[in-house]
Amino acid sequence: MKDSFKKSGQPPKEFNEISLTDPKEYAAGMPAIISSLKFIKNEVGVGRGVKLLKNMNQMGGFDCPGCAWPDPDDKRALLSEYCENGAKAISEEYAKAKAGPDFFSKHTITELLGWSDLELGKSGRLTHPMILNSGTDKYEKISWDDAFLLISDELKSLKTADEAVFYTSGRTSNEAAFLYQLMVRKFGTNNLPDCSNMCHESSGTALSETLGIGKGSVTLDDFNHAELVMVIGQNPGTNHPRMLSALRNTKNNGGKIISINPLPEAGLIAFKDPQKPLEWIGKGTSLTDLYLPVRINGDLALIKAILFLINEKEQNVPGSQFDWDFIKNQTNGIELFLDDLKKQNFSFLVKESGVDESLIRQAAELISANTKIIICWAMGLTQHKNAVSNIQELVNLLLLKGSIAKKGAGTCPVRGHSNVQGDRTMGIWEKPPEFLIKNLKKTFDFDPPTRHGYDVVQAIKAMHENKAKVFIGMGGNFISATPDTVFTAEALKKCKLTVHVSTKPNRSHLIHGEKALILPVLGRSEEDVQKSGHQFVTVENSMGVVHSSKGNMPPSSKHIISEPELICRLANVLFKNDPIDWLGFKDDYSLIRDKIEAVIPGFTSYNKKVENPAGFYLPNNARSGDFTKTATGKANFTSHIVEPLELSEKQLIMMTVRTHDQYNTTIYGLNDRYRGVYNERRVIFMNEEDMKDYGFINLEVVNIKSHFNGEERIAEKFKVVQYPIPRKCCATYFPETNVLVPIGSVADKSNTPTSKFIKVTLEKHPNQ
Ligand SMILES: Nc1nc2c(c(=O)[nH]1)N[C@H]1C(S)=C(S)[C@@H](COP(=O)(O)OP(=O)(O)OC[C@H]3O[C@@H](n4cnc5c(=O)[nH]c(N)nc54)[C@H](O)[C@@H]3O)O[C@H]1N2
Ligand SMILES: Nc1nc2c(c(=O)[nH]1)N[C@H]1C(S)=C(S)[C@@H](COP(=O)(O)OP(=O)(O)OC[C@H]3O[C@@H](n4cnc5c(=O)[nH]c(N)nc54)[C@H](O)[C@@H]3O)O[C@H]1N2
Ligand SMILES: [Mo]
Repeated sequence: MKDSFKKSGQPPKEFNEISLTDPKEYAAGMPAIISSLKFIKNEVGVGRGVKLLKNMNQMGGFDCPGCAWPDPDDKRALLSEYCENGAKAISEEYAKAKAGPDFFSKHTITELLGWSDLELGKSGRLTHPMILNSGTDKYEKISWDDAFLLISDELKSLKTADEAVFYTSGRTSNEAAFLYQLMVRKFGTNNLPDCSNMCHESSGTALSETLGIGKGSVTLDDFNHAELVMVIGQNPGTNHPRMLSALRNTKNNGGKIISINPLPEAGLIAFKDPQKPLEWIGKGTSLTDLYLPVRINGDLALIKAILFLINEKEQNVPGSQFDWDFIKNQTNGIELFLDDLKKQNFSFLVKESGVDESLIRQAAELISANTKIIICWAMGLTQHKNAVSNIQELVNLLLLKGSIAKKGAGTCPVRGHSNVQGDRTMGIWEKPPEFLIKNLKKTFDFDPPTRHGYDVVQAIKAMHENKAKVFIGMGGNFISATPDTVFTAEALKKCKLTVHVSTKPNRSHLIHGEKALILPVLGRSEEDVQKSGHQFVTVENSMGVVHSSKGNMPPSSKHIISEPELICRLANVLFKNDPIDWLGFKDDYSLIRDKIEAVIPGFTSYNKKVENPAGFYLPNNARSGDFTKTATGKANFTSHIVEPLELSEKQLIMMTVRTHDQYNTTIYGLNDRYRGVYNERRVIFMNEEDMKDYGFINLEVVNIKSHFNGEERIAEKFKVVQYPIPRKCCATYFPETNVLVPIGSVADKSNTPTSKFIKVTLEKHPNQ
């Protein structure tokens, strides 16, 4: 058993005492408050918990380390702008428990591999830098200086800089991200894969080609003016709970909501605002007006079917549907697009979408009656082979209706990590844009590398082929977040050195190279004091607002340092006598912001502007209706082919989703309250008819096998849960089933792993 842990690095497969209830029909309300309080009390304690929440998402306070949903520009809720899952995120970050040198001397790596992700995380905050020397099975204490020297020596011993990989997760501040990419490029590589590669890369690619900017166009205020909001492939009740207030505002102002999702997620049905006690009783605000239970990856067919119907109306009464002024002045490619649309076979599209024709007709009616339309989406659209097409088809819809660059309308890719968008703005990208190279050269007087680096999937393959030998992770949990766990574990284990800059123990610390380092850093909520005083950092939310974030809690340990300090001290060892004054940056973060201003467009008077506690908006050409940045100089219509779904008789399509009790690979608890699953994560949601076909009963224990290009992968021991999910579709939780996501199964153009589309077959587990 231990050997198989060692091989794949997977968590144990023992079951807990599962219990099930019906799925919930509203999100938030009293249960959310009770759940927040429970986490705060258990993890941080009440006194410190109150201090934490009072400052979270407040002007002058710190930014919630959870999701990237924006805060209101002006008025903020009196007690706090937080949600249940924000409270969990902060309790997890500022946990009382500590995983210091004692912890690591008590537990060998072999032993820790047998712990669940929940247990690993609950062991507490890391307090000291730790090293794993070659051939040993325990982490030991190391000084910061020795750790920097070791990394520097290993990096310098590589044949080329491209043999090192520098990963970033999306919590890293603008300041740390900017310094990190500067250090990496100065070292000589663009190997800067990041969590975006597995997340909204498809959105960035799709939007850049069609609208000339890889970010969304709407602001929070647009939700107050929208006539129609479409929420597609997203579960806001769990992953962006503060978004529910924006959707409620849309409804209160007379707007309508269409949601498109294989699962009837509670957060999309109704909402009881936890900040408004009067809403706790009663039914709450009902949100969705029209729910389309699309089959997994049926969205392209569905949107095309809707557009087909709207185009028919337009043909019958020209000018009744499309915004021809906008189309003629601002767009390119309408003729080809309409030619292609007319040729579509409507019944084929309906069949492929998996949605009843009558519902599709209702959706077309709602869309055709409105012009102020916002489309929101997340991982349900981006983690498919045709992800870029999915998103570009939505852009087609907005362009036809002239629903962009006007109040109450536009694109809203809902970002994941709280600064994932800012990290990209700062240059965390394996494909650096030309201006970045030019400005870095001008500002810092060196020749940055221009050839593209590895993204996440390419980095894993490079490590597997021994082309990359040092892995450094600025945050994140690489082994658990990435696809094909067994393959990725083999890749990491071939490295000479693996380094993780982290706040808490995670599985990536256990799947290591010949040598390994864990470097503990401050979280968002903690005070960061440097020579020039108490520092703040800056972050960018999902809508392009940049603002400050200042921790106010005493650091969890006096041996942990900030991410900017870590990078500066490492760079200072790596580049001896460097003309860049790295230690100066560490002493005063405003000097980093001056350099950001010099290199990155949109940051004029950066230090001045972030004095405004609400922050400032970055320029956004799609918001202002300037599409000259695309290849054609106009907003582009695009045509996409709907591939028929091909499944063999027993096959199902599996999507991997988040429970209500996790932040990506950080497991807060074992419940998925809204879906009615308690105390167990190893479950597979199935349609009743598919269960009958397979001869399964509820809670049957099964093995899941995935199929890709003749390859098979297996994940053992999951309990079947009957659920309202379309036929031939099933769902499991990430990261337990990442072992089934083939490394070769990626989205066209964006190279994002297809974590929402895995062909599987099931079998009863033999020993039950
Ligand atoms: N509390 C909490 N907050 C988080 C996170 C977290 O783990 N916990 N993660 C953060 C991060 S990094 C991200 S990227 C976001 C993720 O936010 P989401 O994208 O909401 O996260 P997922 O759980 O992956 O949910 C995807 C949703 O898409 C649906 N879906 C799956 N496949 C399809 C499809 O083919 N078509 C359609 N229409 N729908 C589909 C699923 O049923 C599910 O409702 O949340 C961020 N916020
Ligand atoms: N199957 C499947 N796989 C997926 C997905 C999916 O939907 N399905 N989603 C993908 C998506 S959208 C994403 S974004 C990735 C997420 O991939 P990652 O970003 O790599 O994973 P996280 O779980 O967010 O990282 C958690 C770790 O970050 C560290 N950490 C937390 N806060 C801080 C901090 O302030 N500083 C530092 N240095 N470290 C910190 C902690 O040690 C914690 O263990 O996973 C992807 N993988
Ligand atoms: Mo994400």
